[in-house]
Amino acid sequence: MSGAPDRIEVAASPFPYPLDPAHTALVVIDMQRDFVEPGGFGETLGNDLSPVAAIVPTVAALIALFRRKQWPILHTRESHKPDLSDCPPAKRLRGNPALRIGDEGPMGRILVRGEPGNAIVATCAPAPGEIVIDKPGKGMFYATEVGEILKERGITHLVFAGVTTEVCVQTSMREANDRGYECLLIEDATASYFPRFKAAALDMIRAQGAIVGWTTPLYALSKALG
Ligand code: TIU
Repeated sequence: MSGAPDRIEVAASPFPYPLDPAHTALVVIDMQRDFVEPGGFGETLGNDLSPVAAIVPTVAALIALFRRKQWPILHTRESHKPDLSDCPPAKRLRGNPALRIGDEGPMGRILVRGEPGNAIVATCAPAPGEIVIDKPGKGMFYATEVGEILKERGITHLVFAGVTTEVCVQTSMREANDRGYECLLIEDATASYFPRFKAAALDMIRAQGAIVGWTTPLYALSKALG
């Protein structure tokens, strides 16, 4: 599509995505027990976990595809230091959750680094050599070394998956888009607690000629990569 011979054209919305196989990484956002399992941060906010739990096998299949290709994989975790020094009071105190960040829950302290609930779900767990980033915010560039890591590795293209579509995934994708990355979101490997928010986020991302990036289902990416 771009005329570059090394690009792989992936069928996508709103038009084909020109994947650059030598410079592409997978970004898996926050596939943590805290968002997927009962007793974690997502449920303390009053959410129905089922739409988020349903994508776990698809995210695992996407990770497997990148492992087969031996392309870089970056996993993020939304997490805070045990002393909560990286958690602004505005984040901890807002609203009326069943448990607040740092409180003791059935899977340990809510959204605190190193607690059982803060781990990535077993079927999506990082393998040795994969990059794991702890981020205190919703976006993956804020207060992390993600920018430097991607630059060092010469990454220009990012394939996104994870939860939730309209919060941490969309924020991270927008941050990446502003930094010049070509971003593709895998539609069935991302979810929201609110299906209508997911649908709206996908629409917003690909509107106006891919103003934030592209979207496509996993089968289209798999088909293009062979
Ligand atoms: N990872 C992420 O999206 N964090 C959130 O808090 N998401 C919600 O939808 N609450």
